[in-house]
Amino acid sequence: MMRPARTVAAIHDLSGVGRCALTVVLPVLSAMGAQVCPVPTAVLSAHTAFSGIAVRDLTDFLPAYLDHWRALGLRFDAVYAGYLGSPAQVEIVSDLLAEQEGALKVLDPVMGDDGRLYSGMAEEMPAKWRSLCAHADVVTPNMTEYALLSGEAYSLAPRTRAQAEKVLRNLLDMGAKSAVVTSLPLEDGLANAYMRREDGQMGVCAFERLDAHYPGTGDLFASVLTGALLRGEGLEDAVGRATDFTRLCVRRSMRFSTPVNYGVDLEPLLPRLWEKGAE
Ligand code: PXL
Repeated sequence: MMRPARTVAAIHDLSGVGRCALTVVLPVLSAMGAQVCPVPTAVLSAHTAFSGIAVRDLTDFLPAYLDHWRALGLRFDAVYAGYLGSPAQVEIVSDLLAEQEGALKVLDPVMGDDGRLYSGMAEEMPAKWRSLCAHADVVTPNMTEYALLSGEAYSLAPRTRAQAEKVLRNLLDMGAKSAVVTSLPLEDGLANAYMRREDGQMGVCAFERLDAHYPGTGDLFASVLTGALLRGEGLEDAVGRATDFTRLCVRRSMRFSTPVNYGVDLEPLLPRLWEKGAE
């Protein structure tokens, strides 16, 4: 049956160079058939792994931006939040989530990687994100963000199955309905692991360890996941699709000598997201 495109309010930054945040979210979700309405939290000349960047925080601009949307009476099929530039933005997002009752809420607590907060990220953000996660249908932290949210020490030591289940249960205890932890080290390798509160069963989507680390792959994963869930796929299939597409982009990028800071070479692969989506 023909239906209009699903709509996603995507709350993330606009980094001009480096393929992360909105420059990944927009093409990916569009290729999956959704209309993306961006809520830019900050404008950066390039993401924060580059040095010498120009940054403009948009916290003061967001209330007027969203008030206009309120005046339009917009209802979204999904609200997807990633990079938030200040503690005050968490309150702004929290209000939007409360208003968009019927929307799928995907919250990616973008705060850091490799055991450290991203440059410029405020120290209060982990506590703020922890309370925001209570409103999520799905949260998608990496291992650094899991440590920041849970207060546990950051560790990439391989987890037993029981330890991995505990990681996911800790996230569900923050209030989310489902949790996906990306690049979780298990005894037999890396996996994106997930659990729904509904059944408490852990699912594991294993993937090969690749010898390259590109910024923006967490944003890519969460975008494909959101697009798949919006198309009606279950969590297991959505995690599988997001894992496969992200690995495909990383493997393709590794064939080129482009520095990793420029992100994964995803554009030529976007048609693969479309193929399954056209109705
Ligand atoms: O990909 C996560 C991300 C998002 N936004 C900004 C970043 C990063 C990672 O470095 O710097 C601004």
